[in-house]
Amino acid sequence: MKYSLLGVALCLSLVQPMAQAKPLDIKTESGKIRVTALAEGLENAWSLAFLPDGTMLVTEKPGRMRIVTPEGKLSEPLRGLPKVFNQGQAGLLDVVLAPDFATSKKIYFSYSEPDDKGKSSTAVSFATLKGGALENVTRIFSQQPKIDSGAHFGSRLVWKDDGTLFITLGDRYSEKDKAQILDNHQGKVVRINADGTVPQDNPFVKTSGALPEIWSYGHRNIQGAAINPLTKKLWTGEHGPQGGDELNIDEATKNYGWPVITYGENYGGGKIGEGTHKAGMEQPIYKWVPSIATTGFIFYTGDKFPQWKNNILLASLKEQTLVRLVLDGDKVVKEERLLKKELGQRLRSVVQGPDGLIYLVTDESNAKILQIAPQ
Ligand SMILES: [Ca+2]
Repeated sequence: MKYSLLGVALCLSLVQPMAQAKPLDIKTESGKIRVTALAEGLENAWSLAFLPDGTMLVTEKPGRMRIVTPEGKLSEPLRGLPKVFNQGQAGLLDVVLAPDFATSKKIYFSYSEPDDKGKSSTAVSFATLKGGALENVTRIFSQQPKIDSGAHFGSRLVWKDDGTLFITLGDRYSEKDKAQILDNHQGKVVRINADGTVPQDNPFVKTSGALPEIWSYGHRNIQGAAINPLTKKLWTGEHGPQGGDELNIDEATKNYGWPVITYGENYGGGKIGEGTHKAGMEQPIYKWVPSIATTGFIFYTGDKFPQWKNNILLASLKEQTLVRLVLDGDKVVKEERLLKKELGQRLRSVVQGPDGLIYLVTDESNAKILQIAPQ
């Protein structure tokens, strides 16, 4: 078990006091913002969730979850996580609180789950948070089938207003054609109840040969998802191939086209599929060509940046930017890149804090939690 020994060694060396780096002031179209590193010493941070006491849960891709104080002090890794496959894009991924966290103390998290033959897929578990440990860890979803691939795991966890849970998944890269077939979970958005059972109003429950968890299909690798606060609809963002990152309004039964239609091409060039449009397949509502490597996003609803109300704030890995998208109904009418590589860090997730400020986590070997405030 060389991985776990290495993990322990890294964990011990990574516990550090608060970050000391100087804040960075950046000019935007609507005033200056100040970016402050709240914490560092994380490894490929993936997701962040605020707890009611003002501390934060943070996941690290190699398979650790910690609690971070507002001053940036990292806890030891929480005990009790399941075994996580950590290779390529695999690892510990998203974390969210249960809607009833105040009473249940339950959290939900997604991760790459290995089998004993070297294959893997995306899984979701819930657990009770108690002190420095996760208790009663219960797996409620396991993407089928497991694949011999270290790529395209998704995933985001988003609560629908009816208490069901959306899980966004990837096509697992090596078997992309399966995104068009409903007998598997590759390249799908799925919807489950909080206990892992299937909602009986899911769109393919009565479709012969279809897996009943499926909500929508024809996706490549969805690493961003959020509910639009005005329409209550699910919006998702997915990595395209070379070119063709997409933002979609993700609705039940719909086919989002991958790999039959795309605005991208193979890495190094070469056509994928049939073109950009096809009857019965949805068009993205916005796309990036060339790709920015779109990942986590939010709809901003706080009061600290009133000029950004209901805008999308979206993280980019490759372009190391925070994108602001202005919407008019279901249309994107403007894009501003709030950061222009000043940080030099790949951004993985965006969260709105309970204070209305904006928090980012970075995908770096010395990963940070960043806070954005009006200057
Ligand atoms: Ca598409």
